[in-house]
Amino acid sequence: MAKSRPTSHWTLFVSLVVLIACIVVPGATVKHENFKTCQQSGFCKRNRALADNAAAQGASWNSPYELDPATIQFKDGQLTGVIIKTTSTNEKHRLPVTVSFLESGVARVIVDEEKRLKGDIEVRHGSKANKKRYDETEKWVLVDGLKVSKSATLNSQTNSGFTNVLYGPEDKYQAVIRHSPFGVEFQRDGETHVQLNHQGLFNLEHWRPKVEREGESEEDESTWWEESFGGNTDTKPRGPESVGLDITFPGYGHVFGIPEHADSLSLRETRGGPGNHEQPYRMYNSDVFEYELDSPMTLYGAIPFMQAHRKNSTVGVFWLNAAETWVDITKEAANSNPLAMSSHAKTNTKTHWFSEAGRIDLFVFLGPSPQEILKTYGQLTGYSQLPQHFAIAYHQCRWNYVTDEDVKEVDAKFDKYQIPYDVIWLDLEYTDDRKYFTWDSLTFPNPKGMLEKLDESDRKLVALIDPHIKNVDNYFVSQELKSKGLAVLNKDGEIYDGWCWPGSSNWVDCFNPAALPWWISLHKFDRFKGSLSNLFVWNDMSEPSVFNGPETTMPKDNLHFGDWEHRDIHNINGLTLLGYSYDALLERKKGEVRRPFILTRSYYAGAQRTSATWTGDNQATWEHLAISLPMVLTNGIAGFPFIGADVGGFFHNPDKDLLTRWYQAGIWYPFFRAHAHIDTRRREPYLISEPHRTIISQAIRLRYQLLPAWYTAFHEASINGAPIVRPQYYVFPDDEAGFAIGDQLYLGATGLLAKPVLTPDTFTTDIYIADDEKYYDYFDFTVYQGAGKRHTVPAPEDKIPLLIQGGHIVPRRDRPRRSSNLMKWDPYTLILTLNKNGQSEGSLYFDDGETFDYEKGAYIHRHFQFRDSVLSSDDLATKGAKTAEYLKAMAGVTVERVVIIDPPQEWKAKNTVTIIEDGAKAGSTASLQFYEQQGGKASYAVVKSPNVGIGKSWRIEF
Ligand code: MIG
Repeated sequence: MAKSRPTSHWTLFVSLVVLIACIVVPGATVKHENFKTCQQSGFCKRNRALADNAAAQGASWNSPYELDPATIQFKDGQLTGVIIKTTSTNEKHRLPVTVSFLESGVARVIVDEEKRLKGDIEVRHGSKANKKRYDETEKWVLVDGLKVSKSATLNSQTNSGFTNVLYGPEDKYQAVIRHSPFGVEFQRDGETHVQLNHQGLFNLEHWRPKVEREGESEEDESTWWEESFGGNTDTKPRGPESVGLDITFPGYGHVFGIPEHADSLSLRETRGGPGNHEQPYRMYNSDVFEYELDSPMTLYGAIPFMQAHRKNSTVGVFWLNAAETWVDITKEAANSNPLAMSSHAKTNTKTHWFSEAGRIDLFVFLGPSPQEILKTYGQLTGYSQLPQHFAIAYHQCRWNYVTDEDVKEVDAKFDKYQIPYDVIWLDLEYTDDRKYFTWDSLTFPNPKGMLEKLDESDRKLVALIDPHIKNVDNYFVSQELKSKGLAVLNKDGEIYDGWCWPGSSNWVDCFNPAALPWWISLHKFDRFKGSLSNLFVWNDMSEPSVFNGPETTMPKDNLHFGDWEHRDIHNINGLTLLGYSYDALLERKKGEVRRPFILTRSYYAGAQRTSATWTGDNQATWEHLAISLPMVLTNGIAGFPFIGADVGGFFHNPDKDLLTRWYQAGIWYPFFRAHAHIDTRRREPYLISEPHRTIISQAIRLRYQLLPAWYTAFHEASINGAPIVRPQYYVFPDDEAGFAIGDQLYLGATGLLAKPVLTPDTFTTDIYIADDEKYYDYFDFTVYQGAGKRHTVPAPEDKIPLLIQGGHIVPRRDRPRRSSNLMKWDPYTLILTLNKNGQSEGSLYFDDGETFDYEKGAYIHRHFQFRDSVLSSDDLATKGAKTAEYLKAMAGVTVERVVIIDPPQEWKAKNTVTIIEDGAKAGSTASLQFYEQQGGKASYAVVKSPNVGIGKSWRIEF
């Protein structure tokens, strides 16, 4: 380009066009032809056609599914019966249904197919595929919460044609089950919140034999038997077998969740129109190269869990199905619907879910708040694990650090430039020829020496281990995989061979229970030679990614243990690997149990129990930086909050401004890791020239300063499912103006409100404030106040827009260290803001950050409170066998400073505070200093060296 000499207007024009194209489209975009649209996916097309047909027929449409009243039974919180499906040729098919009312107030609806339950079908092509509909998803996904409610009762006052069940807290919930056509309305306090089959799109494609007909069949069978895409033919030995259901949320204007998509927080409509998508949201875990933004296309992970939200009410649904799934969303004005019940209802959101295989298995949550939904969802699928402390600090990754010396040099540079970091990562290239559990002996001759060096500053290493195993003779892992019969098979029952990083590869089949002890054994120090206990694991490519497979994954007719087709289990494939990796890391050294750390790219509901994830291969563009926030927030409200995006962008080279802003945003990702593609230039923070190096270092240090608040938020997530970073609607569920906001976030319950800058050349930002509390700039205490509007906050490049709401007490640690574990014995600082009533609250959770001793009481959990001029610390912990020992170890750790922002004016006259520590013989005093500020900035006061024990109960009287 630079050399081209335009000789005519035409070449000038072309050059300009090319130039503009380069400027406007900095990132490359996905190859659409590699992934199916709905029209190219048989069952998607069929289910959408059903929806179109029903819509066209309007009131005359009849859903052909009837619950046979004679079959209905209700016992011990469970209703059972048989739904009869009548086909156009008047055939009847029996579909057993169970509706369970769980103690938690969640209802579960399962519909299966009798013929297939009995194995009474024929499978084509001599396939060994299991005849049942896959019903083991729950085995991998659910952990608890299935206890059926004994108090659920049949409601005797029911119209004929309906069976009604009262359930939930104080029988406030009612399931109104309509027999013909089959449908359910879920009511709370007499109002309907969730409707199943209200639009009549319920669908279960019954098994049928393939009939060779002369001439045209009455139905369009073109997508029933074989489907080809991208040169691969899916033999579909069981024919068409999809399940589908419409779920309507009357009066609800927003739906959130169903990750993973690169899209807005509030999900869009999918049936076209301005600002809407044309395609349904797809969930089919895939390695999508150069994924596009603002798109319903599938990505690497799937959580089929959705929340519907309106003013003061949140409800949810969880579609437990492991096969390929699509969701259509449309909205309509509620007044066009005579069934809209409440005066504040403005919009109905209609959703339509369908999966290629499996059974219908749906959980319905009636809230009424997002907190309660996440709590009950977590009872079922498990809460986010409490990670090791290092895992919530800063991670430095790139593809690749090329030698063990390189790793040590990067490590030393961080120290030289005084930038904290905890974990350095090794991508693919550390291995000998992409054979996992081995090292390249030329470039990594001394992995132990490298790990020991890292351990000197309590740092960790994460190494990539993928589920594809190089198919060569002289590799012990490959030999064992084959000899033990642990590989995934192709449709003919032979070991499936595909192309991936190592070339010809086979895949470990984690559905086989025998793969667990083997996978555990591979991670032992004497098998993965050169590994030590500060090495942790990154499971990439587990969608699974197969370079020469259909849609870059496995053929759907591949076979897994139990003769399940890959089609049946695709979306939980990555999840099964995670469970095994978790167990493998638990106890590598006998008697030394540590919390595992695993990063996974592919995930499903339940992955939060064992791993962290990230948004995959993003790009170094401002648009990718911007989309990372709604993506991270979405995972948070979908029960898998330990997520981040590659800081800096994976593909391409970010300029200094983008990189700097990305760090300032990245410190708000629960999983905070910089990563870069092998073709990019090095961009470790110390390499960046001033002033950017300092600005980036300050951002990382802010993360480290706030680690006590982060760890407390992680702890909360681990016990009740609360997101670690929270979107506006979650924090202010009754403020409609904030529901769709996806670019500002709250850190746990701290009242810290961050709004990172996500666009170039931007030096102010508008932060939306919902309530009439005062909000203070975190750094200079500038006051912002005014409910329901946006406030302009200065955001020069060296500044992170960060406010703190009045009424909070935030714990932090102010002494910079090289890594987070080196802060273990450091004292705390408490930051205090007052609410309108002059009060504040906060909490702190802390433990050894490493073992499971917290389960035996080895932790500190404090509740801080300020009221009536007294700041107090009270115990929230439950005592256990190891409590005393832990408290003793932490006895020397104190609060070294309390900063009160905007204190009462009378404090100007005070010089001291009185301190009363539990168990101390007498009270003591500490100095109080008042700092006056003007010009819109709040004054503040500082208590110096109160030196109260962090694990103790105490009062500070002002
Ligand atoms: O096909 O291991 O998303 O983070 O650096 C690429 C190399 C394989 C994809 C991951 C990326 C990682 C890369 N991997």
